[in-house]
Amino acid sequence: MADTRFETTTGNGGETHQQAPAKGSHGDADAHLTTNQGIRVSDNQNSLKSGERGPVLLEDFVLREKIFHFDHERIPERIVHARGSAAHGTFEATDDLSDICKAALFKKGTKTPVFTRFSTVAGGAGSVDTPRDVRGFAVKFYTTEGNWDLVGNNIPVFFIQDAIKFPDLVHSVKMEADRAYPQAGSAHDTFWDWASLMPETTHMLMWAMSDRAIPRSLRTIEGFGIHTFRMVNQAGKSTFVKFHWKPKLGLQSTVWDEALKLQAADNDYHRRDLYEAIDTGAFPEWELGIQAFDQALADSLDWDVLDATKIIPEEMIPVRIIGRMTLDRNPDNFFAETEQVAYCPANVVPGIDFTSDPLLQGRLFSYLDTQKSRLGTANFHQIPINAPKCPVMNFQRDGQMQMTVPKGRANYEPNSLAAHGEDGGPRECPMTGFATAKGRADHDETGEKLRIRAELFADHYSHARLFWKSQTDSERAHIASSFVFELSKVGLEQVPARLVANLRNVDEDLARRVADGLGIDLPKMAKAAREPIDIEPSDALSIQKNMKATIEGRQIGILIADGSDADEITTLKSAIEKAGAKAFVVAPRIGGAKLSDGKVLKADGQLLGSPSQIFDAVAVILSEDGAAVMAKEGAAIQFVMDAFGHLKAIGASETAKPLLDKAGIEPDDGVTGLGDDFLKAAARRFYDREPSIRMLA
Ligand code: HDE
Repeated sequence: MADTRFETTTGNGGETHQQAPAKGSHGDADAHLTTNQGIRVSDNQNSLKSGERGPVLLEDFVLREKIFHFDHERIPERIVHARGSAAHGTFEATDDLSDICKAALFKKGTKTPVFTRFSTVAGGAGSVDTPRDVRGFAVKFYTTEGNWDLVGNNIPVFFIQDAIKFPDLVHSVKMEADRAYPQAGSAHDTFWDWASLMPETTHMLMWAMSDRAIPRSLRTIEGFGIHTFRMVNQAGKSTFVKFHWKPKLGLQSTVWDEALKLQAADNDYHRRDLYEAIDTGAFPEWELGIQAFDQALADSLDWDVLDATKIIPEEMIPVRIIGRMTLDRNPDNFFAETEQVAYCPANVVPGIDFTSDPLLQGRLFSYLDTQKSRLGTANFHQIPINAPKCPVMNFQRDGQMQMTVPKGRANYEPNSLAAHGEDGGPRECPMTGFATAKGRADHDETGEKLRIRAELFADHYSHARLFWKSQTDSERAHIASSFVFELSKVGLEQVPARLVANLRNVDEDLARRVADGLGIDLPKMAKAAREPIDIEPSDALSIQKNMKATIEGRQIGILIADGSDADEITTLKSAIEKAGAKAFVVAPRIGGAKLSDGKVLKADGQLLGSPSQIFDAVAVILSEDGAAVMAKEGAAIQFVMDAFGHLKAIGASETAKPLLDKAGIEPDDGVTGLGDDFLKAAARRFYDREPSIRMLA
């Protein structure tokens, strides 16, 4: 008989557990359905009754167990970052980092398994993928020396400087307490009320109002560790570092109208994209880099490196690439892996250490604490997705859902049992164990107890100004317009002016544009707690300056109908696939369209369910008759109109032009035929088209 169990190690000395039937065992002749006690189930369709039409008997333990387990399937969702998607992969160290870090995972050539979860912040687990929001970027490295969790975001700064404000931030941005809306997103009273009272949020608000917060896919976002961390080398020397993830496909974002429409088109847009990319072998990849610097450099800056609302421009300290992460395996089970994974910034390995950043310090407590209430037991580290892939040996014992079976009498340390022939258990490792970094403390050495922040934390505007100055004109228009959009949703009269008063410290033009867009008078400038300084602009902060002109990894929609030219379709499809992109055929009927050669080509998606916002570029291949029919079809007109409005390339066959005319499209560089010029155009967005089609602030 086949063994239908699968084994998992807890990492705790390699004990194994009997779990659910192995994947793929369904349908095996020998795969018997059992209860959780291993009793074979003879009938899974009918409960046990007294007589044919009689009441169900309490005695039916098969029914009771099944319903009981079902009743308890849900666990509390994460307080923030509840909606997420994740994948397995590998991190490979590509540079020799021994000069600054002794961690084994950074030894050149070392491969470390990872599990990476991306998330939105404000929405619940069932909310949409494309609201305006920060994206979480959390990586668990299962190293040979224990788990290291780099729990970051796709924006390199944060809203607040001190963890004590986190509950207020989160309460204000999540759905409002009495009415329970909006479900995801910041465009509502309480968030802007709070943020406008909190000038330290200004830099982060600039990022959150930029296109960084409406990414095209999870594969095209950057990731940042945000805080200044430390690396420690073999000699005990400590270096400050900031972590950066850089996507292989470059940065890509949507435009706001597109993001809104994506919420209707596909709630799972990012989740689906990640899953399908991995499923089809287009493995997402990022480079990991660090900005490394010493105490002297930290001291020379005009801002504090412990302040998580500040960055260090890459032009000032270049990012040194130290490794590559490839995500190549989807989870087998969403709950067991993506939902139960428990990240914690306090999980570090020897060679990586913290700084006194007050935001980071608060996080070191929060994550461990929240996992206990979310996963229900202090033994959550034994869940397979959380378990280290190296031995775990200590004298921590018992607790709910204890999965290991420790042997012997030694459950305390020190002990002398070994000296008497018994197993005394593990010992401390003074030479190789984690030891907090030595050297000059980066905090106030007087040790006086104070509820204050260091002086330079009072500068709330310089970096917001740096960000603004580093953007293209089109990006600035998007930022100003997002402020207008969000504040237009605010009903509290006092709030918009208060926010604009803060923005005057960032840039007068920005403040004026937002005030004009809202139709309010320019308020008096808010008094800055510390006079802002000017910092050289940084190209690295712009998305548009960091896009890659490639169609690799993108999805191109091809609209066809009965009579479309078969050769044109075949040629275009193969050119798209050759370039590493995906061709997706859209037709009025899912069964497909009868092409010029008399054959039927099956569609990948039906027109109504496949609007152009799910594509990076679109092609329209229609016969004369087909174009006449499509010009009367609202969804087809919308298809090209939206593609144009979302600044995408449109390739059209000569005979498809009437549809474009009907949609009011005035051809520009992004409207092409079906040849190479289309593939070239499809590799970019046409931001310069925007002023002619939409009023921006
Ligand atoms: Fe988090 N954060 N956070 N956060 N955070 C959580 O932990 C918290 C902060 C981040 O995919 C929670 O397991 C505090 C910054 C990510 O599972 C919770 C503070 C950054 C994720 C928590 C912060 C993050 C979380 C909720 C202020 C970027 C999702 C559930 C001091 C560097 C991880 C959970 C995943 C999740 C607390 C600020 C990133 C409550 C107290 C800054 C990516 O523990």
